[in-house]
Amino acid sequence: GKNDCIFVEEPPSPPTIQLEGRHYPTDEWTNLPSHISSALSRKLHLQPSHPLSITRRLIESRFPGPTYQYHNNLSPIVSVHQNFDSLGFPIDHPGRSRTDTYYVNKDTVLRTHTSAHQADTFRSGTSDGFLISADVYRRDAIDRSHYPVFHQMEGARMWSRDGCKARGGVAAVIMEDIESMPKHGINVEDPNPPFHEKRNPLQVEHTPEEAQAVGAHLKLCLEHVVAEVFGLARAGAVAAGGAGAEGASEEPLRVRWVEAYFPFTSPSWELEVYWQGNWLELLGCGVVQQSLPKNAGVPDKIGWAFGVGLERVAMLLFGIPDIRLFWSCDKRFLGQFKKGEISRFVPFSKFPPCYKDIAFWLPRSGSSVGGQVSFHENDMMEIVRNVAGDLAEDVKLIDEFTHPKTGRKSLCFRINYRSLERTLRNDEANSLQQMVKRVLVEEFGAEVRE
Ligand code: FA5
Ligand code: MG
Repeated sequence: GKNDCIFVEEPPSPPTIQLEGRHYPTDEWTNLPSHISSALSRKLHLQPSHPLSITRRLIESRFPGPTYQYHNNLSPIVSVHQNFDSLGFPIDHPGRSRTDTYYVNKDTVLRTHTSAHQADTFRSGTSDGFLISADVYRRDAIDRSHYPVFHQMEGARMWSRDGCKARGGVAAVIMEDIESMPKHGINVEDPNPPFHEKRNPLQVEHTPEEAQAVGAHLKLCLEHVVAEVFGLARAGAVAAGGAGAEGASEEPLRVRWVEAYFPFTSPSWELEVYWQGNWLELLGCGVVQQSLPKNAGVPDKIGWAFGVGLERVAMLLFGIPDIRLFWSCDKRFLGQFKKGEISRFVPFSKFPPCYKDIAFWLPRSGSSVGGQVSFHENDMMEIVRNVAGDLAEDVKLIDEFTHPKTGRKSLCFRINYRSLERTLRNDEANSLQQMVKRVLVEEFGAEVRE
C-alpha cells in the first residue's frame, strides 16, 4: 500500500535516549552522538592518579574549606534553564544553538560549562564560596587544545554586605584580606582598568569601591594559582632533567589579563598564558551579576566567580602536548602519573602527521538535504569526530569562497590525521578521508571537488 515504506533512508531516531540510567524523550533538538554520550561515564576528574584529578586537587588546595565547599559529582545532564536562562543568556545567544551545544532534547542539554550550577549553588547558600569540578560538553573546534568533552572548575566567593557592616563594609573587608595575602612574585600583564563604562561596565548595584575590591581579590587569587602551577611545572621539568628541563625553563613565563564578556559577570576578564608560541586561554571570570544572588534568594551577597579549563592547566603542569591524551587508556600515558605528584610527561615517540585536504561545494542556500539547511564549521568537526575519533589531531578551514555567478559556496578543510599511539598507515587515513567525503555528500548534499 501507499504507506509501505520500502526505501528507508535513515533508521528512525529512538524515541528515548538512556543516560545515566534514565530515559529522556528525544525530539527535533536531539543531536547527541554516541561517541559523546559514552564519555559521561569516564569521570576523569575523579580518577585519583589521572592528571586532571591531580590538577583539580592542586587548585582546590589553594581554596580551602570551610570558606570553600567542593562539589565534584553534579550530573552533566542539566536543563536549558540551568545552563543558559538562569545565567541571563539572551534568547538569541549563539551558545544556545544546536551547532554549539549537545541537546538531549529541547529542554535538556549536556552542560556546556560548570556555570550551569551557579544559581543552584548560590541558592543552597551553605558556604561563602565553592568549587565545582566537572565534565562539560561542546561542539567545538578540533585542535591540540580543544576537545568536545573537557573539564572545568567553577569557583565563587561571596561576601555578605550586612555581615561586613561592622568592619567598614564589603570593600574594606576584602581589601584587608588582599593585604594579608602573600606576594606571588610573577609578573602579570594587566593594562585593564578595574571597570570601563562601555567595554566592561560597573553594575548599577555596585559601588566603584566594591567592584574594584572584588575584582582585585579575584585576580590575585587566580594569579596565585598560576604562579604555583608554573613553579611546580618548572620543578617537575628540572627533576626530569634533560631536554624537558631546558625547554620548560627557556620559555619565558608570560601571563596577561584581557577584558572579556559573559552574561553573568561584569566586569569580566580572561587569563591567558603564552604556550608553544600562542596565547592560551586558561579561564574566564568576573564580578557576579547581582541578578544571580538576587534570584537565588541571597540578594545581600556580592562576589566573584571564575571558570577554569582543567585540561589547559594540566597541559602546563605536566607538559602534556595534546588534549586528546587525557582520554588515553594507554598504560604508556596513565602509567606516568601518580596521585599528588607533579611529574614531567615523557611523550611516546611522536608519530608522523598525515595531512588530507577536502574541498566541496555546498548546496545552494535554501535548499534542504536530509533536513539540513545550512552548514556550520562545527558540523565539519562533528563529522570528522564521528568518523576518525581521536585519530584526528587538527581540522582547519583553509579556504572559503562564494562563486560570483552561481552564488554557491565552496569550502576547503585540511585534516591532520595522526594517532598518539602508533604510526597511521596512509591507506587508513585515505579510508577515513573517503568516509568523511561520503558523509558530506550523503548527509549535507555537498559536491566534492576533485
Ligand atoms: C566559560 O565557560 C564561563 N562559564 C567561565 C566563567 C565562569 C566566566 C564564571 C565568568 C564566571 P569559556 O567558554 O571561556 O568560559 O571557557 C572557560 C575555559 O574553558 C576556557 O578559558 C578554556 O580554558 C576552557 N575551554 C573552553 N573550551 C574548551 C575546549 N573545547 N576544550 C578544552 N578547554 C576548553
Ligand atoms: Mg573564553
